[in-house]
Amino acid sequence: ATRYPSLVEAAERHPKPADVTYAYGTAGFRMKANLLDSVIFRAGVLAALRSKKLDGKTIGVMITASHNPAQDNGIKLVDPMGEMLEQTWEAYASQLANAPTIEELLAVVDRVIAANKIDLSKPANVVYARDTRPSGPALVAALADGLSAVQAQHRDEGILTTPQLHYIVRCLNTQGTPEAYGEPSAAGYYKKLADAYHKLVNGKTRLSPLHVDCANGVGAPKIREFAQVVGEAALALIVTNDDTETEGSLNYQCGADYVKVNQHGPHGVEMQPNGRYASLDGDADRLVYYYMDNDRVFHLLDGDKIAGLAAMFIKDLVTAAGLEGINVGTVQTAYANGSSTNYLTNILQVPVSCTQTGVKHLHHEAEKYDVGVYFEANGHGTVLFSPVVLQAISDTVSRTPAQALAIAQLRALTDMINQTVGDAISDLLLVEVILTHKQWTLSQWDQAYTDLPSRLVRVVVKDRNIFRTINADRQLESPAGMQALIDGAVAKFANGRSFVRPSGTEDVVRVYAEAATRHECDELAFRVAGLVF
Ligand code: 16G
Ligand code: ZN
Repeated sequence: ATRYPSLVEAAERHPKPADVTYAYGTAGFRMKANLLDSVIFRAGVLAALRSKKLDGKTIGVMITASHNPAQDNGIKLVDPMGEMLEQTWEAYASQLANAPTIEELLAVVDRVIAANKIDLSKPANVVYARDTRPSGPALVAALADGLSAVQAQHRDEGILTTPQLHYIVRCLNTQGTPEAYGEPSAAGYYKKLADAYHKLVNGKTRLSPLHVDCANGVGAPKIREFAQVVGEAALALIVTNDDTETEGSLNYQCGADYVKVNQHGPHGVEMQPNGRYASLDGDADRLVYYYMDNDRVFHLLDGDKIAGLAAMFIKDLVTAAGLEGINVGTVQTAYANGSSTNYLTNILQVPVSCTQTGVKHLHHEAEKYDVGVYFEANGHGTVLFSPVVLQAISDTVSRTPAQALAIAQLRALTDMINQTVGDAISDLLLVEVILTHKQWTLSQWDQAYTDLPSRLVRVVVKDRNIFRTINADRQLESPAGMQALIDGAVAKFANGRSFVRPSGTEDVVRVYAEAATRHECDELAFRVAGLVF
């Protein structure tokens, strides 16, 4: 204890509640905000150690609970290139959070230092931001306390979207290098995206206005700031569900998750036939589009549809640019609609990989392609361009004006698409660019393929930890024998598919089912849920 006197003293101000067990899950720690003080204080200590381990590179910390209700909050750490915290360190985060006493907290700190041979004399640099939740300021104070306790240099970036913080972290760590990513500020982010967007839509007829439901979250003020920079002549946005003040309004009956799960428009938006609509989630890293046809039937264009649109456009552009040998691939999870996988594989003829749920898994798989398009069905995703492609774009000498244009457009895409993490604002621009090029309505985009009816069911079970998946979440290895029963149920339905996995964010098991008709799909979901229960 004598080794870290200021840590001991500060840790006493942030005691761990005795009866809570914490887990750094799919997307960091996430729970009721009133349980997070000690967790966030300790995450600050870990962020500082991570920075020291990486020679003082800047680590990011985001305080948000994304699409969860307003009373929740959470925290996740961002590695130097703007990617999610390396997985081995997630375990340290959980161990630190769960240390019952200060003595044991110090023991965990010592273990992390020893296991990683951390040189404590190295500097530590950390930047952090939060979303609009009312619990944010107090949690930021706890974080700052943890960082100060171990003498880290730290800076509060205020209120940002999650992807903006990822962007800033990458900018800070690449400044002055050949990989420089941009100006490390929200203003720099807006300028980079707007400049690229202008290049891509230059000379094309602007589309009708897009109504953007911001889930009453941080996306609202941020997309407004962006709209100012990009200008209405280039992009007409109508911002809705922008109430970040009223308590409890965040994500309530609105936002990307609500729209995706319920398959209807958000409250607070009066949908008109053939109008254009999109929803962000509470920290603006997810995006879905939707519209209502002339019969007032609702149609969702989810992450799978965005992936299909993006893969189609980019594949054509790569061909037009004459970049032979560059492969465009896609990454999905088991939740991708079977029709979308079929479309990518058989119509677009691009490779499709399937990974476990959670952005970090898709991101790493996408890095294996020259151009990797990854989206979860829930609207979280982006497009990664490998160093090989960036090199090819800058090296290729174009022989025709058409080729030169395609190369210039690809280059602009690499600037416009957030390379660190899925970003709703950046993804929205990508969709708008493609629709502008094609002069497509949302209904025309929707014609690519027809989703199979699908159903997602939450099942509360006694112990979700007995459910263990293999084969990218598509099969259960435990409990023994259950997969055979699921297979038996699936075999009875045309185009049937179903899988079961434990949630990484809630204490439930999720059952997914799809089949040829709505009725059969519901029947299949019901039967499989019955097996799990
Ligand atoms: C988290 C993940 C999201 C995933 C979801 C699954 C990140 C940043 N977010 O929100 O990608 O789809 O968890 O939730 O990785 P579940 O495990 O409760 O089904
Ligand atoms: Zn989110």
